[in-house]
Amino acid sequence: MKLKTVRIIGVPLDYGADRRGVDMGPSAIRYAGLHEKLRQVGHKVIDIGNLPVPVPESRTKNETHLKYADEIVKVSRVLARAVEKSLDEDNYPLILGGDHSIAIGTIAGLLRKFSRLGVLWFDAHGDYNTDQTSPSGNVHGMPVATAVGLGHPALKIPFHGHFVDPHKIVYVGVRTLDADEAEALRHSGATVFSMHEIDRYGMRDVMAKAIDIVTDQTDGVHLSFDIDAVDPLYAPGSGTPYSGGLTEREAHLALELLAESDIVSSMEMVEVNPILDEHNRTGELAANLIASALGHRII
Ligand code: Z70
Ligand code: MN
Ligand code: MN
Ligand code: MN
Repeated sequence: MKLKTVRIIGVPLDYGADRRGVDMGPSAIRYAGLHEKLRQVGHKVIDIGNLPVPVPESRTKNETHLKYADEIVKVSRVLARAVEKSLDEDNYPLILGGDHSIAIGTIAGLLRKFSRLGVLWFDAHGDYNTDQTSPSGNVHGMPVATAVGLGHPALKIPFHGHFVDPHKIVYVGVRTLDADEAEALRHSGATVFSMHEIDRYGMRDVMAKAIDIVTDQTDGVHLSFDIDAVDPLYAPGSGTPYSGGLTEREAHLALELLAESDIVSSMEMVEVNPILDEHNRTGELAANLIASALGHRII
């Protein structure tokens, strides 16, 4: 793989989820030796630290519809600028979450440089709810719908009117969708490789198809990895564990194949929850998966 200058941006935000703890994700992933792993591959690593995110306890508002939308949008706008700046300097943005609502800021920033962005979305969930379909009101269930231009106008502010073409989105590892979310996703144009397709065709063939789709008439590819894509057996430190997920090796293989193809231009790793983890096992898995995606090989 072509060596890169990887620019790490930590986003300790957990406004998008119901449970506290993912705000410590960036520390857990760094503590697992991320920098050394990436430098070992030969990449240059810059770490800008964490973006400022006030703690949820500092406010009293308690809405049920679109929880913490103001705070999420505020952080998203700062994150979008940080991502845009990384690309201006020819760096490879590596964003550490935080919950998956941070993808709003990441993708908004990417769209300022890539007008035809492909997106690989590894997740147990679809994250394709809007404020209209969401049963929870949690924004971490809405970033993909937001990125294609659906949902509440407030969440779309960071996008400046530029959105992702849903036909350039590929999901891997999905195994639970809300009813209205599934209906919307079915008609969206996005490709969903659920656990069924992975069982049936194997990760190797799924990734070959995924790579074809996200590189067809695109000028950049973003990899958004929700650690709950991996089975809770291997990733116990995630807020919404759901069984029947990717094995540790399937996840590595997928990312190793991406490294081999060298098509990915930015990455985010989200939803690592150290409070629920066992001795930072999930933080270490996240760091190792990032290393795989960035070309780490045993020999
Ligand atoms: C559900 C919702 C979700 C992550 C849970 C769950 C969404 N579809 N995403 N955990 N990472 O509330 O919208
Ligand atoms: Mn997610
Ligand atoms: Mn434009
Ligand atoms: Mn998820």
